[in-house]
Amino acid sequence: MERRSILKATALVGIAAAIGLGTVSANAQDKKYTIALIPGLTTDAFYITMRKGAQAAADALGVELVFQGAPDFNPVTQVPVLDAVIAKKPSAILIAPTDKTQLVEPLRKANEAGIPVITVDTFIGTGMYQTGAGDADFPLSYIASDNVLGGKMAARALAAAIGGEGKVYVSNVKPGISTTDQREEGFKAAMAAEFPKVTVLETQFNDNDANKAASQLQAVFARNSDLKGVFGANLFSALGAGNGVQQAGQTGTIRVVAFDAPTSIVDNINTGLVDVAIAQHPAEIGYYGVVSAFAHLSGQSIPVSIGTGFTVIDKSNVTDPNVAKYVYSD
Ligand code: T6T
Repeated sequence: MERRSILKATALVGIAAAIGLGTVSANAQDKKYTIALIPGLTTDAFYITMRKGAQAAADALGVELVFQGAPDFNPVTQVPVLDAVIAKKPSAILIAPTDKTQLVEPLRKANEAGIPVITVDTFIGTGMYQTGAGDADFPLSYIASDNVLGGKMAARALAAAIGGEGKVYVSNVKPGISTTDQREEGFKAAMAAEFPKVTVLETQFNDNDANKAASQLQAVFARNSDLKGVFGANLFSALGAGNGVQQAGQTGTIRVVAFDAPTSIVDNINTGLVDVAIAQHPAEIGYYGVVSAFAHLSGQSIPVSIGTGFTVIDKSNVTDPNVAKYVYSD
């Protein structure tokens, strides 16, 4: 084996061992695989960071990574992208489905064409794959944050910021997205169980439009002058809700907890507009997505789900390099 191959083999064994995949065969390294990554949308710092992690794994494994997505978070625009990717017959597809139900049939086409499917960030159906039950269990693996837990963490942070009582609401994208549905579910469950003096008002759905989220904040405040806080359940919801608080002149009075950590949210932590950001680890999701696809293509069994972590960012730790490294790339 020449030196480069030895290095590659060593890297592969190390990566495989790290996630418990056993040994990768020497032959696997000689095949050139193309792995497609279809994000929820292309211009979101969350998926841009996921792509970087995926590319790092692809480079380590000698795999070609194709990143192809739609400009907005919408099944209507994502499905044609998926169809175009399927037509090119990649070795495997990693996808963040933009709807739990509407992506089932389009993804089945990939599965029936013999293209292994792994979902990253979001899931289809119930997210329980390879069970033999239901019509959406065919993806091989689901690699993501624990979004119910993330929602609970957000509730605890917001309850702490408002002193354990008062009115709050969830700024969310739209029903049908596994991640943001689960965050809202976790948020409401924790508030109900742990903070009886907090009232959770009706959720406001913004269609991933930060301007809409900002207007909604002002409308909710107009109806509830005693509004104490808002949970922005994803990047655009949080950014918009924060802007709405600022435009209403309520910085520091209406408290904001943000899911996701682009640089703009970090700026808002520094100015005091946002109390806490719950950063996901999208680079890990992309990295383990590619590694898992590669392991499957190489004949290894892979975990049916892989959970990635969170980092909670607030004013006290925002400048710590060990925390700052989880701020998303733009
Ligand atoms: O919060 C992430 C992602 O996890 C979610 O599925 C959709 O929104 C983001 O991409 C942030 O904009």
